[in-house]
Amino acid sequence: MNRTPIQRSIIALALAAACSLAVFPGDARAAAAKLPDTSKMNVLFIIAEDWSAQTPGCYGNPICKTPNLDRFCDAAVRFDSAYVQAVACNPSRTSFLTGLRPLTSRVWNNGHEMDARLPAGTLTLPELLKKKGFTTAVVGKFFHQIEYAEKQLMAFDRIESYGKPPGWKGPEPILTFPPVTRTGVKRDPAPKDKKSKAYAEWRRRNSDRYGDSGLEPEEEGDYRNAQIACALLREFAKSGQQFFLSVHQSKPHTPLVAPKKFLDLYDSAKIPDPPAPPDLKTSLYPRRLTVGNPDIFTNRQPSPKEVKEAIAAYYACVSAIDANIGMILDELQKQGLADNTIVFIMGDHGFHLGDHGFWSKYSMLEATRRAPLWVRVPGAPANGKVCRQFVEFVDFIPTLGDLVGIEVPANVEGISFAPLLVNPDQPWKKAVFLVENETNQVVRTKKYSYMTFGNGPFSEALFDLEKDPWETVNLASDPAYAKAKQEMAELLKAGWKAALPEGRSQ
Ligand SMILES: [Ca+2]
Repeated sequence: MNRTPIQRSIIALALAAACSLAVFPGDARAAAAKLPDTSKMNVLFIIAEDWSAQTPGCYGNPICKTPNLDRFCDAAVRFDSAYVQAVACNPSRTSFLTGLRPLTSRVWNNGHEMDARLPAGTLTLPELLKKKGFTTAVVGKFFHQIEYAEKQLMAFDRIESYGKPPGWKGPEPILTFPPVTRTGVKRDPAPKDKKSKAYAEWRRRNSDRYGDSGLEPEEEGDYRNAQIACALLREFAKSGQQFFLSVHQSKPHTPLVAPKKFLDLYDSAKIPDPPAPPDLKTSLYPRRLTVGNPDIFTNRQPSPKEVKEAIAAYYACVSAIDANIGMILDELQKQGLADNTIVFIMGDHGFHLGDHGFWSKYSMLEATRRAPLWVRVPGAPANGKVCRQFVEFVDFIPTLGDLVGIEVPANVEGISFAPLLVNPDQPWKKAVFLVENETNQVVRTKKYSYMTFGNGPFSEALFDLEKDPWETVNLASDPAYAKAKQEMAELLKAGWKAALPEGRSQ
């Protein structure tokens, strides 16, 4: 049958309307929204150490001051439910830089040497970007230790403010700085040999250190890293090459010291007591209460006054990195790169700020496993919105596969969250997963967290997060929760593939 052009248009419109309604029942406009062409965009990572998602102002903290990040929120997607896959730096970074979960990467603690343990043929993010043709640059720490990643670091064209792997032949430092002059604070550097008695003594001596770093803001290593990043951005803007740049911020990792200017932003007396007071009878990690914590207060529990002072010092560290991040984002704008650069800002995992009597990371609880994450893809429809769906850091490589076309390894254990950058409210992963080691594992859904332990005072823990978000009442032996526990145990056993969004596979 022959149709007139008008008839054909009417049929086409009706078909388009039917399709969009079928795919996006509530919002036909969302069907039209999509990401722009991102294939030629640059990629900027800013990774801060040990960063509690409780702290940025735009994550709801009424005290901690993060004006630059709050402003960035207006132009990026803030992921409210972003989770790491391991409890400390080395395994978490290894996971998100390979797309493999810790039991597959075989790296689940800080002592595991990454390049000796990764499955044969594994390529890390910088290697995948290099292969794709990116110019690659790193400022400060990236992998946990240089010795763990000598082969992988060779993928960087520029290595600044960080050790060089043997045989690396790149340019000289782009900037040099005068030595620092510390005022009023005695310098007490750590002995090099971490196994020595002197190191153990130094650690004890410095266990409870927080407060004034004795440095001017411009003398801080993190500030200098930001300055180096700005210099590299100026260079990249001139050359026009597609770049990957990763910038490290060592704070708010311990020691919780910052320039006085940032400490002066806080009155420690006004800091509220942390939630979830310590309780030796129910504690999942009682040694932390009887002996000490891994990174600060390593020999004893702090007094209530010290708790408030340490939290204020941590906030000062967060404000310091906020200022540095603002400097980098301003330079990106100034150099005309902001509209062509994908920005990821994140913590490498979370941090306990006195809840449960815990400090540091190294737990399977929310304070460790949840980390701050912002992603800005220029022109993404979801920019300025909050995504409350679950994403995992193991998703970074597949996401960059979607965005800039890097080759995504077949054994990757996450999925691209690029669709959430279009519509952040669509149904997504049912659960997130993290492991502490081969026996200690956790699965978290919107309602529950369920953990197994191979050692310690409990073999299982179940928390009802809707009633008990700070995970204080272990319901594992409560008959009223027997069915919920069984379902969570089954989900943990079934693993990450069982929690993928409907219709999605790896
Ligand atoms: Ca870390």
